[in-house]
Amino acid sequence: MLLPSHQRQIRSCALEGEVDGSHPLSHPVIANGGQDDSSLGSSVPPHPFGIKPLGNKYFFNGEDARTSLGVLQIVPDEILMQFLEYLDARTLRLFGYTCKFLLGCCMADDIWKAIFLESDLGNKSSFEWRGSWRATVLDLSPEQSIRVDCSSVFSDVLHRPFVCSHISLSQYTKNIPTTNEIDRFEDLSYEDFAGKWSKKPFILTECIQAWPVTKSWTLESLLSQYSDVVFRAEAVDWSFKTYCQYMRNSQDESPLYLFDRKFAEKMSLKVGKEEGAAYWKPDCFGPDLFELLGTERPAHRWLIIGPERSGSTFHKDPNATSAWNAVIQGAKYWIMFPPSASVPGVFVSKDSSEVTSPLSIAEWLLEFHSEARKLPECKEGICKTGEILHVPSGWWHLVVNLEDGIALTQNFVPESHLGGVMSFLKDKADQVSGFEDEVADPYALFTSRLREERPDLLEVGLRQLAEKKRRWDSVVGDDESSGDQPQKKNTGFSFGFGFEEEDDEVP
Ligand SMILES: O=C(O)CCC(=O)C(=O)O
Ligand SMILES: [Fe+2]
Repeated sequence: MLLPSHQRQIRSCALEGEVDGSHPLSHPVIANGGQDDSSLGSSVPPHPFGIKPLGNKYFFNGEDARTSLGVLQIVPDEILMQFLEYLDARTLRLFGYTCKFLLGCCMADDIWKAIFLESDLGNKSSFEWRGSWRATVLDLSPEQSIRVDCSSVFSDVLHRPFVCSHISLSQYTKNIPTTNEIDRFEDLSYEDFAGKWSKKPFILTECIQAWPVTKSWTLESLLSQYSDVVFRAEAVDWSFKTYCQYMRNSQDESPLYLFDRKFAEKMSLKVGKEEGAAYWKPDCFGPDLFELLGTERPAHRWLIIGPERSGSTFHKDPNATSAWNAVIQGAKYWIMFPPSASVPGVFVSKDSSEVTSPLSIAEWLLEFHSEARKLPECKEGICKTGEILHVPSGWWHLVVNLEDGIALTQNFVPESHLGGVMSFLKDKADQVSGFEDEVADPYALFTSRLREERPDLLEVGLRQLAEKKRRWDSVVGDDESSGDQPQKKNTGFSFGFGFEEEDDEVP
């Protein structure tokens, strides 16, 4: 479960511009809210109201705005922000007018986003986006926006989200160590994929050029053709014109990401190698064994659109499937780890059913990227317009858009991961996702289809399963292999599904 971004870890105070807090107070005073620290990138502008990190208070001679809070001074900023979540729009707005410190708190756009989602606007697909959740809820024009000097407000809780929504991404995405680089090829044959590459990430640079969408889709062309089509973007269903308004004018630390699995139907697209198709799956990935499920297969393809800084926090793809992700416009930075890796800043429950990554992408980059990059298993790469990336089954990945962009992704089951997928459907039934409710037992459905149509592959899958179990038993002993899926031993927690280590071979 993800925590809302304002329920962040409590951090040590940091001077404006400081990245890791390791040298507190070593920077000059930044009295005007300016930014002089090149390590954050020169992209972090002064806070619009002049709010500063807590550390700056120690160089400030004037009256700290927090003293105006009266008895509320004893309440830590984090708790104050939690209290504000209980206020309605009117009360929150008026409460902010009582003093500069509370104005800073009551302007926090995460709180207004929650108010938006609970209001009538939360159910509308088209409305006027006003540049922030607060301005949209209160229907404020830019001229009506507040301009108050809050340069005597010092708070990491209030300042940090602003930094996170403005840090330069390039400092994390450039200078990828050679050993970390995701392999790149022009294209790959299915034989090479099946024999050597189905368990490793790679990028293909000349694989999707024949897709008509690579020539015809840009954000502009989609807007002119599909402006009234309603797409899913996380918790909302918005018309494309509304989403574009949002995308072009928002400062969210974690921008709403358009991620729609019904896009082909909504846009009347043909998918697959047929006359008039918009795109098709690349040959190199070979047969997708979930195609045996026909219309009963789980959700498997998505249109992904988002602004710069949008993206996906660390996760593994559903049901132990593999995936490809093709960039039609824009560029994506990927950082990936094999199934059994311990990813810094990512916590997984014992049965791996819950992934807790309470940090936004920007926070993870700020706090953990340098540590993660040093791990020998770390893989990184930039997938640019016209390129496609392979995500092997079980691999952890965090993805961030370096530009506004469009992508298409599809999940699939290659033969080499059949055992892993069968194991997931069987032993992690509570974590299986994406099937319609009518499919009561995905494992039974999948094995019965294999038995009917590809008994040879059912044999292969069962042998892969048996081999994995045998190898696991040889590591932990028989008695420990019962019950829940095994976890890696001697680690505080495990990210593996146990049976899908990256080194497993088809027996
Ligand atoms: O484009 C992205 O944000 C990544 C989507 C993703 O996680 C995937 O394709 O598996
Ligand atoms: Fe993914």
